[in-house]
Amino acid sequence: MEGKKKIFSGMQPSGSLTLGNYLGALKNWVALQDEYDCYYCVVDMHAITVPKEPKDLRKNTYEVLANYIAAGLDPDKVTLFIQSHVSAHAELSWILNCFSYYGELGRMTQFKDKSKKQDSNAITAGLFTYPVLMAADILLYQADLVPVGEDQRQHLEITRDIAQRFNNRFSETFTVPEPYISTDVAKIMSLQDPESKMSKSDTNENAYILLTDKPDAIRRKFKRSVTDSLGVVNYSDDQPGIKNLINIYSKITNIKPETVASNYEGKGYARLKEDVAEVVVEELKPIQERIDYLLKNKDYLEEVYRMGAGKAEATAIKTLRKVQKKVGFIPR
Ligand code: ATP
Ligand code: LTN
Repeated sequence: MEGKKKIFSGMQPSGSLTLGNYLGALKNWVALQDEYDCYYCVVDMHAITVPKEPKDLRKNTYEVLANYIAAGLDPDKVTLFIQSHVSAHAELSWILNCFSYYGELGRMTQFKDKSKKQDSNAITAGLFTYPVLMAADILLYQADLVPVGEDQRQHLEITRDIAQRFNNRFSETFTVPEPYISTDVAKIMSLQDPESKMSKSDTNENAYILLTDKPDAIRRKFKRSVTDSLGVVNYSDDQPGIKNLINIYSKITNIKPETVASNYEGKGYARLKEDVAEVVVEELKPIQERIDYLLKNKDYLEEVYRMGAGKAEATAIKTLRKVQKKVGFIPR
């Protein structure tokens, strides 16, 4: 591991993972695992920033971990762990809260979007300071790169600002991380509203494809996907629904979006929808088999997350101790 650059990333167990999580982030994680020293986390502490049933959180946490492994992450190569198992995340987060400003947090678009969806009396302080916990996640591991989807770019910027502010106030403490966002298709959109991203916490289940959706459900959801009334397949911002279907097809087959569009010239939307559904079904088939197997082997998953927490903690504690010393805390 010595000498390899470090990567940190995470996903919330706010539901089962979607095709957006997979194509926008998880596939990149797998591609990077040989070249980098990777820490991949299930961020359960982030998931409770909005109301969550304890039994759902437990179930989703196992599922997300199983999804990581099933998608191709190798627990012997990367560190896979659960955020709440390494208490340094909470501890650093508090300190960084004291170096983050109300104004900058209020400008976060994810906070604005998510708080709009909540009753105004139910917007928690945790939802507001969510990006600070994310900064703590990343900075604890001195990560060089953070592979995420486009929607997380602003959170990476605030992480960089917090790191630089701390380094300037004290001395070099944190590596200032770079986002790693695939430039081709960084955002998979909702199948029901192609202007907003596909999200696992959407209330309409037709809006997303879960990695665990059965072939029939996948076909049905694509068939019902919202497009437009133009009736001509083009790869254009004026046709966001069609563009999204082409992007999904392109991401899976590695065929350029423009080529996909010209292959469907004059063929109609129904055919495109059917074919996209088929490539998705095929791509997910082996992953689903592995997910089923892993979820029946909880002992194995427990072994993976325990080993991961041990490795993660050993790295995290070094940064935490340094930070505590710099701010003036007396060691016990
Ligand atoms: P939630 O709906 O609960 O906010 P989410 O589906 O947005 O969750 P996260 O756990 O917040 O998922 O994100 C995990 C990773 O997946 C992040 O790197 C994020 O950028 C990426 N991601 C999520 N949705 C998409 C999408 N539709 N397209 C591309 N990448 C995505
Ligand atoms: N906010 C992220 C999830 C997340 C994360 C992280 C991603 C929490 N901590 C650290 C990268 C690095 C999201 O995807 N919504």
